[in-house]
Amino acid sequence: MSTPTALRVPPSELELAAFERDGAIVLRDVIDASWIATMRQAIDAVLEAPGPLSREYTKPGHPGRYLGDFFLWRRNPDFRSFMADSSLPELAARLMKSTEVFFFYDQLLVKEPGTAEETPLHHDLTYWPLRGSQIVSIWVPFDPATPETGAVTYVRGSHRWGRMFTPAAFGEGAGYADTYARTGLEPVPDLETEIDPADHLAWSLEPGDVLVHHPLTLHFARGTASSDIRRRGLALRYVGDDATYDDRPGTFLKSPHMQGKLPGLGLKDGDPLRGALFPRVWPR
Ligand SMILES: O=C(O)CCC(=O)C(=O)O
Repeated sequence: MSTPTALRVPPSELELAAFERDGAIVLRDVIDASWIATMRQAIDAVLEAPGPLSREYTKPGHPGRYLGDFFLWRRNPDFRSFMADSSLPELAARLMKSTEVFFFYDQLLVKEPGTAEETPLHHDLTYWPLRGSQIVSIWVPFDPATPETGAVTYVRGSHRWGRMFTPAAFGEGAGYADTYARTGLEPVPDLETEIDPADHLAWSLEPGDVLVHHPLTLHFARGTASSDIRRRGLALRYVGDDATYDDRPGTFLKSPHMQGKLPGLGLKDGDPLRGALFPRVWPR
């Protein structure tokens, strides 16, 4: 599909206020069924042949499968079209109150039924070589999901704590943990003992719904150990007018696993996040 899809219903003032206050919101019925069908097939093709940046987060011998893959838009026309031609660039512009929107990257996170591995508690900005206030993630489910079966759960208001936590490596190996230790930040709180469950913010989702989160909102996701439903999720990261490149140590693009697999950024510290790797997607 490549005909651009307009946003049917812009986020309301109430939804925008909730996003600012809580750091995450759900928006219902944002993605057309035809996109869902196209992307389900595209995702299943990636699962058959993951790319060079992919990671299997399930431990060898463990049941299920938890796969992560990144920058899929660069090698798959359906992912490229989805991030650029769906209603999401316009949605991102409205959420960030930005004139222009640039695509940072896409991240596929699939948990097959019976996967025990959880997505650890983390927030995103400390993984990223970014500064700015206009940064948003949109998490798109391609299967029904509840918080118990892997829908992302947020910690309400944690984007306003004024704290920055060391990124948590999703899987073992590939040098991410060593890279992240270089951020020199405080450890992420323990989910079970330091986060009040009353602060969990979560929704049950149907395909077509999306979750939206601020880059400093803490979040996690349960495994699918007790589920017979797949959990195919795609996170799309968009940035706006004020986002700039931050060359500090410890960000994910500096991990050994990423080296040589993406074109050079050609950016200096403080440059606006632009260039072939970060295309402008709004206005179209
Ligand atoms: O899909 C998941 O389990 C986690 C998603 C996530 O961490 C994100 O979208 O930033």
